[in-house]
Amino acid sequence: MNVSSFSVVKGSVLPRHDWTRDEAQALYDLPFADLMFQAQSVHRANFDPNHVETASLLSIKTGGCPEDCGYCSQSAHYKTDVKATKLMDHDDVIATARRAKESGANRFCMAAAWRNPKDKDLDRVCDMVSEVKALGLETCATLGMLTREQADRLRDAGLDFYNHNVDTSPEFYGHIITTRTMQDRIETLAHARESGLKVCCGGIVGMGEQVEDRLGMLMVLANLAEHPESVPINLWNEVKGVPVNGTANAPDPIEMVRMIAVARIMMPKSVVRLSAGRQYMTDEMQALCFLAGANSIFIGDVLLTTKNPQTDKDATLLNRLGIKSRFDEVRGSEQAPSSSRAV
Ligand code: SAM
Ligand code: DTB
Ligand code: SF4
Repeated sequence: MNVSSFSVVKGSVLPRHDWTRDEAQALYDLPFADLMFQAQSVHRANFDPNHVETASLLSIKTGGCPEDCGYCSQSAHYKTDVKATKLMDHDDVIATARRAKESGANRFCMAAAWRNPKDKDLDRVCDMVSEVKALGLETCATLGMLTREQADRLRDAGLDFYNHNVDTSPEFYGHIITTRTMQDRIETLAHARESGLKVCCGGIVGMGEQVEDRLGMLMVLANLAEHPESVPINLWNEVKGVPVNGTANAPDPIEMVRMIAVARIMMPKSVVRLSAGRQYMTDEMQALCFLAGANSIFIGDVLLTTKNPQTDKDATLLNRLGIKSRFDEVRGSEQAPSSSRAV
């Protein structure tokens, strides 16, 4: 099947929103070199192929969450090693954001283990957003479901992105979460959009889903009225005590690279983030994911409650690959130019 990632409307090239399962599968099944060539071509037409975004995450309110997401260490439904905490103090959040900026982050994402924020808590998060923004960082928050009014308040406080994931395919969704539906999530995404926030939306692989589910998830994202500006692809980070332990099935590295390439082709202008699960990936696998079109990572030694590669290791990897990032600004003099480095 000949699959075109663009439609031409009145002479201008636009991303498509009418992807079919067969087309997604046909891309996924291409010979590897052909898939990578298409993904690179789309990537180069839309982005600097040698640049990667560096985002930093902070769990501002950890654990005790009433949702039953079967992969998550923070759900109150499961006995995990995570201790529930209150919403962090404002000054501690700002100090962490400042350190993230100094370490090379260009975006700071504040995450809370809530089903949805209470208005009183949202006041405090809005204050955090405003001050993080004033540090010169892009701001992102992920606080659960939002009403339109709450989205407006976050926007007015200076929020750039709202992260809310669809997590998996519509067919597999009910195996993983029962306390909110995919439609609930789509509504929150619509509220964020209507408020003028940029949308960060993706999901997780390796929970027991089939390749068809991974592609089904990409179809949900790619067929939204507007593609999310940012698409995080998480590989499930193992957490003891949650149901996904019984079904987990990490994709083999080549399958993961294929999926990234398909995401890049289906959402040509979206930043694709190689998110959780990089702790399990070799440098070579990550290099292939960047080649397939991934152009963002989370930096910092922890994500929310699980491990991420050491920041020094990430800076070295990007430098070895000659990939530009904010690391160059904060570490410029420490690093030799990529061309002169010994292998
Ligand atoms: N509580 C909010 C919510 O779920 O909307 C925001 C935080 S939640 C931790 C953000 C996303 O992180 C989830 O939707 C899921 O896609 C991802 N995630 C959570 N736990 C994970 C894990 N163990 N491995 C990989 N991704 C995970
Ligand atoms: C996303 O898609 N991945 C991030 C961010 N959005 C909030 C979260 C990853 C969490 C990994 C599990 C943990 O550290 O608890
Ligand atoms: Fe709660 Fe978010 Fe974890 Fe689900 S993913 S249990 S909503 S913190």
